[in-house]
Amino acid sequence: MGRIAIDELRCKGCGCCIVSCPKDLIEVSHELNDRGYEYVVFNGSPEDCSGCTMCAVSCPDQGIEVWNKRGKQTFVNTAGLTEAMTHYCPGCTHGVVHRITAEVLEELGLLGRTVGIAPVGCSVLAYEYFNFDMFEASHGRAPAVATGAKRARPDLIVFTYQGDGDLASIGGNEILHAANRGEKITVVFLNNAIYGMTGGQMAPTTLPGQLTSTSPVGRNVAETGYPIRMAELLAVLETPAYIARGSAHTPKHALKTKKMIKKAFEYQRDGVCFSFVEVLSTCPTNWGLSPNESSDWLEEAMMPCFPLGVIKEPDAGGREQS
Ligand SMILES: Cc1ncc(C[n+]2csc(CCOP(=O)(O)OP(=O)(O)O)c2C)c(N)n1
Repeated sequence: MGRIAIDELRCKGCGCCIVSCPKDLIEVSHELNDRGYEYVVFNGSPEDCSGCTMCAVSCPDQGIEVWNKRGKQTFVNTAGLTEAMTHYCPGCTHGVVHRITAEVLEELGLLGRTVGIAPVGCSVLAYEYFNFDMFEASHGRAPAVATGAKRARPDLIVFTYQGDGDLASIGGNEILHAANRGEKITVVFLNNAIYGMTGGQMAPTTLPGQLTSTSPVGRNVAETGYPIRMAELLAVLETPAYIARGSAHTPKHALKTKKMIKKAFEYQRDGVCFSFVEVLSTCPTNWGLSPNESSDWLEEAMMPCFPLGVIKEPDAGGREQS
């Protein structure tokens, strides 16, 4: 038996919780909240709800609390996040990736000595949302800023949070060399196959045939090449040792990705290696799809191109750095 509380004001009506509830207990209210979003409501009784938490895990806006037999499961005020409401579009999974990253740092007891480097892109304001020290880097330069911070203070836990335009395009050179030098930093790389912030232009990760504002009839690989698989590209370098790719589009995938991010930070904490986790993410606004359709598109179109899993690990042949 469980119970959930939906924060009406935080809700952007994306409906991620509606499709995540195994018992169909959440529905659209058809009322607008003070921010102009049609929020969702719980439409069941405690007997119906098992308290599985899938709704809360899928919520990109930290808007759902769950009570179950283990007590209150709070996803709203994770100590690693501020209480600020994010500016992300409804259904964008940047918020999910923020939360799982923050939860990992909290669970590992690292919040007090973590420094994050925010990118340029939709997550440019990540410093408003993460509740620890943050730097803002210029476009693509987060790995260089992280290198400086980590070399100056090896006792700190330093990570970059970057989108695919930031990391794979303008910052392609930065990430390649930071990885190859084996900087003992962690990189959380959000791949939504498009430039989100600037209006949906083609990114290096855009799929063949994908419509974007700069490829209105679809990405033509004869002219622009194929999508770059950053995780695989970095994995062929000898030095980087932990490289994985997860996704954030369903609660099940978000929980698996959280384990990868945890591994990545553990390797940094233990001084083992450069660690990199790519996370496939939805961009409903620029894909021109509803949040639900975006989740399906990610699964059907993105996942075959960007397969999920651990690509390289120190124990499995990746090189530990001394
Ligand atoms: C030096 C420089 N070049 C270009 C830009 C414009 N710009 C800002 S964000 C962005 C794209 C970011 O896309 P991505 O990294 O994929 O992140 P998303 O917004 O999709 O999360 C671009 C090109 C800039 N701010 N600075």
